[in-house]
Amino acid sequence: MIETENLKIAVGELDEERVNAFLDASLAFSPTEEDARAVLAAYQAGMDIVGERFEQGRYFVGDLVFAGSLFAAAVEKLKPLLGFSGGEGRIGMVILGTVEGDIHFIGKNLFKTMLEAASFHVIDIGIDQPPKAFADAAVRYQADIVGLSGLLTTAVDSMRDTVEALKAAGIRRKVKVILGGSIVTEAICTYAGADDWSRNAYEGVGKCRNWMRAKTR
Ligand code: B12
Repeated sequence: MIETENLKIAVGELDEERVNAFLDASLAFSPTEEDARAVLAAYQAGMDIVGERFEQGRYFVGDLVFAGSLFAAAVEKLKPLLGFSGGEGRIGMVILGTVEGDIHFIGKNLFKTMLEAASFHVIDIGIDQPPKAFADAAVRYQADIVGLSGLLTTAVDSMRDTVEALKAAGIRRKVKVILGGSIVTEAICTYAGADDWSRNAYEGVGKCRNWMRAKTR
């Protein structure tokens, strides 16, 4: 297992040179999927430090942008390692997007990458998407699952409105809804009327796989 504490700190300090040196060193020794997930978890923990410093007024929006670019670059490099063993054919259709009012997409994209690696067909409708856009896409592509990403407190109501839009479109019973992003909790899941939630893309994929297994049984 790769030692990731220093990476977390380097990401938190936005020390690009140290971050890249760590990433390159991690990739140099035939890392496993587990290693790749550990590296991403350290990046995510580093992003939490960035977020805290932003709240404290020590970092600014430009720093958030930079942190985002560091993370996105790492995801690109680690993508090939994020496979899931035993890839079947297409196992389900997922509509994925970031809800209205929220433009964060790094976590959403990571979840998409992991879903695809697990053989899901994913239609990514993008960021800041109104409830109707999710409902229209779910009808059009006959979705099995709708994934809603959100990091802002204000995203919670957008998530609830999106579930309402699925109901209004008459497809709520046909689709499972999963919430993700750093704000989501069990209470928010209940409030929004979703089926499940996760703050971890890997775990979220596991939940989607379980739904598809139960469906085909
Ligand atoms: C980078 C960043 C930005 C970048 C985003 C770049 C991009 N292209 O996405 C930019 C600069 C654009 C940005 C803007 C803003 N941000 Co910002 N941002 C962050 C930061 C530092 C990291 C987010 C991130 O990418 N994390 C890494 C990813 C991998 O983590 P993740 O998104 O949580 O995803 C993981 C899981 O949640 C899960 N997941 C994600 N989506 C989904 C979906 C499903 C279905 C599932 C199952 C799983 C899943 O998978 C991922 C991997 O496990 C966070 C701090 C933090 N700790 O999150 C603040 C943070 C989210 N931002 C914040 C704020 C306030 C803002 C701004 C309002 C700042 C401003 N004044 O303009 C704007 C909002 C703009 C808007 N309308 O959305 C606050 C939100 C506070 C709140 N509770 O509302 C935070 C928490 C910082 C803070 N502590 O104050 N931000």
